[in-house]
Amino acid sequence: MSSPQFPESSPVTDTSSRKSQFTYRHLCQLASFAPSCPLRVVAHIDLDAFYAQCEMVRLGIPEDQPLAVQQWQNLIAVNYPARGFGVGRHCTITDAKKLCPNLVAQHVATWREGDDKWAYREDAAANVASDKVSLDPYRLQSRKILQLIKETLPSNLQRVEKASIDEVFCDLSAQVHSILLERFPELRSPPPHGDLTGRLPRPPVVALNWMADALVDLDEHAESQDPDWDDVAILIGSEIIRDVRGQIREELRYACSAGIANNKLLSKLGSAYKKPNQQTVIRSRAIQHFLSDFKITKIRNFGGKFGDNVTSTFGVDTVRELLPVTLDQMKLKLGDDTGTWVYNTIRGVDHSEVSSRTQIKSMLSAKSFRPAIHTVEQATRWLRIFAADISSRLGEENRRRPRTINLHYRHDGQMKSRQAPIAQGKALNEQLLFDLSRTLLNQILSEGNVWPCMNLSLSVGGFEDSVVGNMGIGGFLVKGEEAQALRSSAKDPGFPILPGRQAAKRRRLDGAGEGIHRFFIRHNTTNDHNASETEDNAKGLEDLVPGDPVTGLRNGNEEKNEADGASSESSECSRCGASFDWPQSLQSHQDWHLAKDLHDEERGQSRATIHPPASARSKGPSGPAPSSKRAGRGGKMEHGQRKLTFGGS
Ligand code: TTP
Ligand code: CA
Ligand code: CA
Repeated sequence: MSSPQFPESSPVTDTSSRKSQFTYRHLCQLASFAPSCPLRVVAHIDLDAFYAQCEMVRLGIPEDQPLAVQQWQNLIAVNYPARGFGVGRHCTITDAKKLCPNLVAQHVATWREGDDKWAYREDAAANVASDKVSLDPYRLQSRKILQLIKETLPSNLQRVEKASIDEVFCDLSAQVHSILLERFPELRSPPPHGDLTGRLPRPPVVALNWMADALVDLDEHAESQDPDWDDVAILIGSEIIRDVRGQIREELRYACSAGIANNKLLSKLGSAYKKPNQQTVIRSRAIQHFLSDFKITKIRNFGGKFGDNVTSTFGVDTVRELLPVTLDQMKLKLGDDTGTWVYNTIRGVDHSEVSSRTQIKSMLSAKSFRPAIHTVEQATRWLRIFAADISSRLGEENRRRPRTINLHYRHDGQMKSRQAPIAQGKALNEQLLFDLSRTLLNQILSEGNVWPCMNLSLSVGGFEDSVVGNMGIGGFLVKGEEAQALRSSAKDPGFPILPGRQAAKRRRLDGAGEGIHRFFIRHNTTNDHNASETEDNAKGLEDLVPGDPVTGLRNGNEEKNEADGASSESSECSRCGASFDWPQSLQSHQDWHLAKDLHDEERGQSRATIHPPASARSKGPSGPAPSSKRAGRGGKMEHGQRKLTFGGS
């Protein structure tokens, strides 16, 4: 007898309740990595205390030995045993030793004038003026790990994106799809009547074995629901990642943590959720529960002023508090696009793709001078080091060859640059790079005053496309000071910023017309800067970013603070309030902010193509270079664009 309370309840309804909520179309989408597929499985892998682990592996140090990696007087990585003593990244070396007398503090390798190779040096910490940090050892390990991940996953079903020196995203969808079909033959049959919108049969009700995964609790209303295919898919993803992590541990002796979810936003939050050496699974039915407790400003793209605006507009702090705000209210306060985007993001919706395009587009070697340098001799010595640095990294790029070389310098508060083509046909070695850089320096000197010079950087760009696929992965990192150079370059009013596509076109044209590029180009007058070069430089910046979520759309406030910070004498970071005993520590910390900004900016841009909040765009996606006004305070950048600020702003 049917219940009078539920007259519509019928055998038909019963049948449909045995159906999955997912359709045959969703299953197809899974095979093709469709970013909007609700069954999608994305993992984020992040190495634990990465530089510290590199040093431990290199030196054969036992796992329980507290160790920190030192850069001048700062700690840039602290292993977990040392963290147990309260040692953290912002400790001075002296404080750290007080907290943990047994601490091993290993200084990073450095380049030193006169040497043609970086080395680990006993006296590096005392030689900040003559040495330049080399992160080559960590890049090398990073590459090995990435390579192993790629070897562990089936070559035809993988999509792996290097997100920073110690992070990768893996879109596991296609592999999960193939395992699903293997394990559940019922999924192999075509949809009844060829109807892709038909619902899949439900998965057999078996207890899912999550092994040692950290499972984020389910949303309250979802606890009683039986598992559906999204749970099974993510479980398979989790098995895959457990295997990958096991391989990394076994073969290379590195521990890492991972997050597994249905998109990048959530998987990245997941990998930081439980550390070290753990993996966290965020099932779709747990997303709300997982996100609710996060502060809004910790969510990707909600950093800086944008996040502040959102929190102050609605008088809220956490995601939980923002959830009751309706879509209409959001649109009303933030505009249609931004409102919709915020509404979705705090609900864990993120359709950004995992992109396996990892080839670098440029390389940059830089040094900030405090105090400034004043002579050609000093500058030339640094050019030697830059040439050696870039040349050694170029060696890892297989047959790819850059077409242009740039010398950037900072004088009188402004970053400027000159560019020259790199003639093809000649062996591209350290000497050629050095000679070209000296020619550029002479050009600059003949045109005006350079001294005192606060920053000097050499970059090569416009790489020819490779014929060897993804061989060049991972050979790139922008250091804090390099990031500063880039950031400053972006501020140079002489650098027009082209939207990505135009820049790409220009790059092709530049290549084609190389024969007539006989003369050195004055960037700040010829408007010929290749914007995509700086964008690509921002890749790998997360190397300098702490484990907190990628945040990001840039804003005027950050820009200002950053400018303040660069010239600040105080020992407090004007952006986050962290205080430092050493000016070098503050500088390095501020470099980190810069690096993070650059990275976030790039991330924000690539995301903006998918979810463009209106306020994040100063103009249409293919509009021309923004003027300082259009991209000014509070304005956000377009895809492929970099914000410009002028003068002392
Ligand atoms: P993170 O992944 O942020 O941190 P981590 O790997 O040291 O520790 P966790 O276990 O929390 O992930 O950074 C990766 C490496 O980047 C780090 O080992 C050192 C470098 N780094 C800096 O050089 N400066 C910085 O300010 C930060 C945050 C990182
Ligand atoms: Ca890490
Ligand atoms: Ca990281």
